[in-house]
Amino acid sequence: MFNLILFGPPGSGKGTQSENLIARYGFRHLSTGDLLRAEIANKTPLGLEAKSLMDQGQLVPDAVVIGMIDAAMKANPDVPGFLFDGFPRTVAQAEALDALLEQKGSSIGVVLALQVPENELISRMVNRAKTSGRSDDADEQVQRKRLDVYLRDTLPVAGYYSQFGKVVEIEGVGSIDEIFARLTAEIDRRK
Ligand code: B4P
Repeated sequence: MFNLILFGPPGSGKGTQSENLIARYGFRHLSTGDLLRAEIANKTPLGLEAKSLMDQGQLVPDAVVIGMIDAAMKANPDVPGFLFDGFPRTVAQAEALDALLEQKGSSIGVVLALQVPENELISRMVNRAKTSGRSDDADEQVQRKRLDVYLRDTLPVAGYYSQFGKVVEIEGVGSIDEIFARLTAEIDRRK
């Protein structure tokens, strides 16, 4: 089993690249953003709680997302590996993920960290807002809040995995195909 984390700030292209990586390698895609948006679409109590936080650019509580990931992993016992997209977003989530993988006798193979400058991130989110229908994309104040939360709560996750030598920085500016080639080169070297 080979598991990887696609890491990066909001709008760095994690969701975009995940789709292509799944098509190439057959990983099971676990995106906490997608799982939360499905809860919102189904108007579940969890979705209602998540929506108000997401619309403010805040993170959803650790216990909620860890519970979702735990359930999704248990529902997929026989996969060649998981691609975690947008998760973990806090060090507490990273520690919980390591514990869940350890129960399966597995671990994270690599953390691929997309590097994209802030002005490019804002411009991508502004563009995505035109078609995504995502209420958390619509407002530049919210986008800036998401970037602040990323720097404060999520960037330390890269530090956490760095201590185990698992983080590889990937230049995240360029065409989607160019970035995909950079990602696959790193995966192929390790698989
Ligand atoms: P996510 O759904 O994870 O979304 P994201 O970080 O905004 O975007 P991503 O990096 O996937 O960018 P994309 O490919 O779309 O999170 C949404 C919210 O959910 C969070 O703010 C939080 O509230 C909550 N949440 C999720 N997970 C959580 C967790 N674990 N804990 C707590 N809360 C959690 O790309 C962006 C745009 O750029 C797209 O329009 C795309 O077309 C474009 N693009 C992509 N690659 C490009 C390229 N190479 N050049 C130009 N444009 C490009």
